[in-house]
Amino acid sequence: MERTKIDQLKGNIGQTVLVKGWIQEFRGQSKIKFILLRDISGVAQCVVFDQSLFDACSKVTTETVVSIEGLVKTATVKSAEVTENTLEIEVKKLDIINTAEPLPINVVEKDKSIITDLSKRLDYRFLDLHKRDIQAIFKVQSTLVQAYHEFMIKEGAIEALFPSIIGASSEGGTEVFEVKYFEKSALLSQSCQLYKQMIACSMEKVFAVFTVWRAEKHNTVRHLNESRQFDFEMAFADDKDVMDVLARCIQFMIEKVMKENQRELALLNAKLKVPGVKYLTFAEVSGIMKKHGIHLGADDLSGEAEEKLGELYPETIVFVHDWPLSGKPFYIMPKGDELSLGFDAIYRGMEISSGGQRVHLPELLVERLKAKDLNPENFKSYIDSFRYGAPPHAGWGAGVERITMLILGLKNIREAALFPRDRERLTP
Ligand code: AMO
Repeated sequence: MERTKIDQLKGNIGQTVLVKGWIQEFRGQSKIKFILLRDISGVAQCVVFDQSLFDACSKVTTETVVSIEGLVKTATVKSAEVTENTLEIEVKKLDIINTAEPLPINVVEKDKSIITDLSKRLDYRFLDLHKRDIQAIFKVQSTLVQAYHEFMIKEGAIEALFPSIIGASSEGGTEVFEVKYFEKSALLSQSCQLYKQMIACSMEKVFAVFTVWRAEKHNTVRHLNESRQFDFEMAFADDKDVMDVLARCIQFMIEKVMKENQRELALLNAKLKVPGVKYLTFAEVSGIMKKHGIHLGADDLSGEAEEKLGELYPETIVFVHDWPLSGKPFYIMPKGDELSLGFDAIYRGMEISSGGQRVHLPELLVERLKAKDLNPENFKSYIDSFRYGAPPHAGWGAGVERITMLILGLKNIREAALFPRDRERLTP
């Protein structure tokens, strides 16, 4: 018999079906036993009247993997946990596929006061992922990634696969992991920045979902040491052009989640709205912050300022552009002596993306590298790539886990990474 998924029971009333999944809960009375069976599509109540099956039932532990054959019928007892609430399966055959040992963490947390702390949950992340609400986070993340692909293909961009081991730091600074590479020392990519630029100069529009590594020592709820970025780069474009692409892209992704993940959003109690767009210069933001008693540094937004922007412009992607040159990396195009064509995008009180127009002129690039105390020798092939017909170009990178975290209202970015890497965590 072919396996039926739990969300397909509706079409099988009065039929015998084969379902497979995990035992979420087991309750027994002398004449009747109840099993809550979960698969990726939902939870079904299974009832056992047949006493010859009671022995097998007594062996099932929580999260044991079973296969059940039974008759689909209208439910006699309703249960709050069950997604197919009006139906139940009267069990005719129960086979234990693999028995689960006693669980180290709770998988069904009905009593919210006994929620296992995040660190312990992450120690057993493979088991944490048995929970429907945790699965919901990654179903939404999967929709985001698919929507990103769909949007970019429609925009006419090509997907690029970039190297993760690089010879010179792409973002400047010291927050980079060194790796041994035969006789040489190499680095783990902090961004596909330099590569996406070189590709945009031949193939015009490129995108990637790219893993990046940052050796930031501090542990915060918004940083990971390994994270993923939605990257985009476009030739014959300036900062305004790519801000527009980013705004439409985020709107498209959120709309897609609202359409395709209603169940998941409900399970996570996440309220979502397609965001509007607001453009402000860095100087304007500085002025707004001053009015609210928040003093900004010369070339960066503080966490407090980002939160304030979220408060002042709820459900809006706020682009802060004309960013002071000193606060942006060497590859960002200057705008006069003090400003740049770089920007950040803030959504729900946190930076989700940064980008800008790039320096496509080799001599200016050498100058900008020196201004940032970087050695142009280390960037020779990158600089040279702009000597043989390089159009002006612009792009951005947006954090996959950041966006997931913000649209779902998660408190800690680790919740939005399947297997987060932070200062302390390398396993599982
Ligand atoms: P930036 O360093 O600002 O820019 O990164 C882009 C976006 O990626 C996310 N992000 C992170 N998420 C989690 N943990 C981290 N440690 C982390 N660092 C960054 C944020 C951020 O806005 N090359 C440029 C982009 C470009 O100009 O195209 C870059 O990497 O959401």
